[in-house]
Amino acid sequence: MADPYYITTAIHYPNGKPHIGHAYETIAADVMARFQRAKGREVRFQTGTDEHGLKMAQKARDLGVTPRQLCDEMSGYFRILFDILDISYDNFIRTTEDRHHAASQAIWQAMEASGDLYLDRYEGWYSIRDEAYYDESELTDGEGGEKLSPQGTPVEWTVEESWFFRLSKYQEPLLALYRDNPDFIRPASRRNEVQRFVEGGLRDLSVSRTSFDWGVKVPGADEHVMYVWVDALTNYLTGLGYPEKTPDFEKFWPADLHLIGKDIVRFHAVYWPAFLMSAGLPLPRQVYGHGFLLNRGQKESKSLGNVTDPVELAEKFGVDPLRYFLLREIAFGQDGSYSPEAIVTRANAELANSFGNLAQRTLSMIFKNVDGVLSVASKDDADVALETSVADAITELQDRFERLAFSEGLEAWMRAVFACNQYVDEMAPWALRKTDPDRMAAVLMTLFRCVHDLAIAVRPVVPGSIDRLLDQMGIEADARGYGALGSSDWFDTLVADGFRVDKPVGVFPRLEMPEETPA
Ligand code: ME8
Repeated sequence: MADPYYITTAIHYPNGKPHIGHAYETIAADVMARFQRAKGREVRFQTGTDEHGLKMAQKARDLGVTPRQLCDEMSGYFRILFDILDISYDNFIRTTEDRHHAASQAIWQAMEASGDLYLDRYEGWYSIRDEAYYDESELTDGEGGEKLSPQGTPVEWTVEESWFFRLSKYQEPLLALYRDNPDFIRPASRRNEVQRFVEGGLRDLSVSRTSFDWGVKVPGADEHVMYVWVDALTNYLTGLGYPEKTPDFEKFWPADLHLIGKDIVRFHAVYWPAFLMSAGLPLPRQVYGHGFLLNRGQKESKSLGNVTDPVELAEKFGVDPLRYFLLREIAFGQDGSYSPEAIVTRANAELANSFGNLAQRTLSMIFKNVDGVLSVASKDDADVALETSVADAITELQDRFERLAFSEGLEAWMRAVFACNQYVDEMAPWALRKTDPDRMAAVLMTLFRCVHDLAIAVRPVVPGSIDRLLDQMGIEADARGYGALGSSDWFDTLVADGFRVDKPVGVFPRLEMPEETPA
C-alpha cells in the first residue's frame, strides 16, 4: 500500500464530559484520516484521553472519587461520543495504561542519557488549570487584584524540588527547524507567534512534581512524577509501540500531522520537538493549531449556562449535517461560531436542497423513466463540459483538503453540485422522455456518473450518508476510494452486470428549524 500516514488529535482531559471543541477537533482529524485513506494511503489515526496531572487529581477529590474512577468513567464518554460521530480512529490511548507509563519512562531515560535532565528547585507562578508555570511578566491582574495567567486562570506562587529539562539548549535548533520547514507549524500566524516566543529566549523547563503522585513516576526518583505534559506528549509514540522498534513504529513515525487547538501550540511546537531531539527521535512533519469553536460567538462555560453536549447536537441534527457544518462553515485555522439555526440553514441549503436533491432527482428519474436500467450512451458537449467541471472541482477539493482548507474544498464541491443542478434544469430530461429517449438516457447517465464522483469526493466528510447513497447506486464497499474518480470503468461494469436502480430513498432529509429563537 502507498505511503503511510500518521495523524493524531490532542489527547483530551477527561475531567468532565466531552464538549463541542473536542468533537470539532476529532471530526476534523477524522475527515483528514478518511481523506488520506480515500487516496490510498495506509493511515494510522490516534486519539485518546490525557488522564494524569494535578487537574485530574483535584477534580476527583472535589467529586469524592479516586482519579482512576474519574478517568475510567469520563474516558468512556469520549469513546461513546467518537463512536456516535463516526470517528474512524485506529487507536484510542489512555495515558494511565501500563504501556504508556513504559513509553514515558523510556523517553525520559533517553533525555537523561543526553544530559538534558537535572535536579534543582523550582519557584514560580503556577496555574493548576493550565498545568503550566508562567513568567511574572506574562501575568495580569484579576478584578480582585489576584494574579492571572495569560489564559485568565488563577496562578499561585509555588516552590518545589524539580527535575529540569535543558530547553534553553534547543533554542537554536528549534529556530533552525522553523526556518528549514516553513510548514512545520501551521497556520502561518501561529508559526510567527511561536517563532517570536522562541526568539525571545527559552528557559529550562520544570518537568517533575513532588506535590502530588497522580502521574508517571520518574525513573530512579520515585517521589517525583513527571510533569503531565511530558507524559501527555509521549502518547504519540506510545501508540506505535515505543520504545520497542515495532513495525508500526518503523512505518508510522514520524507523525505526518499533530492536529491540536491553538491554545496548546507552544507545547507541541516548542517542547515536543525539543524532547524528541534530545531523545534522538525524528520530528513530526507538521503541527496544526486549529481555531476555537464558540457558541453564538461566546466561549462555552458553566457560568454562562451555554455548554452544549455534542451528543445532543448529533442526535438532534444528525451526525453528518453536524460534521458537514463544522468543516464548511468555519475557515479551518480560524475561530468560528455555531448555533442550531446555522447548522440547520447550512445543512438544508447544501446537503438537503442541493446535493441531496440532485442525487434523489437523478436516481428517481432513472428509476421511473428507464426502469432503473443503466446504459452506455454517447455524450454531447454539454455532458463532457459538466463532467469536466465536476472533475476540476474535485481536484480543487483534494488540493484544499490536503492543506486542511476544508471549507474552501467544500465550496468548490458545492459549485460543481450547482452546475449539475443547473444542467438538470437546462436539459429537462423529463421533457425528452417522449421526444428523444436516447438523449434523455444520455443525460441521466451523465448525472449518475457525476453524482457518483461528487459522492465519493465528499465521503470523508459525511461518510454514513454517502454510504447509504452509494449502496443504492450499486457501488461495492471497497470501490469508494478516490481511485474510482474520473474513470467510468465502475460504470461500465454496472452496465455489464445489469445493475438496476431501485426506488431511491433520500439520504439528506430537510431539517426543521429549532423553535426557540436566540436571546
Ligand atoms: O489540552 N474549540 O486537553 P483538552 C476548539 N490534554 N477546540 C477546542 C476547544 C474549543 N472550544 N476547547 C478545547 C488538552 N479545544 C491536553 C492536550 S495533547 C498531548 C494534551 C481543543 O481536553 C484543545 O485545543 O483541554 C485541544 O487541542 C483539545 O481540544 C483537547 O483539549
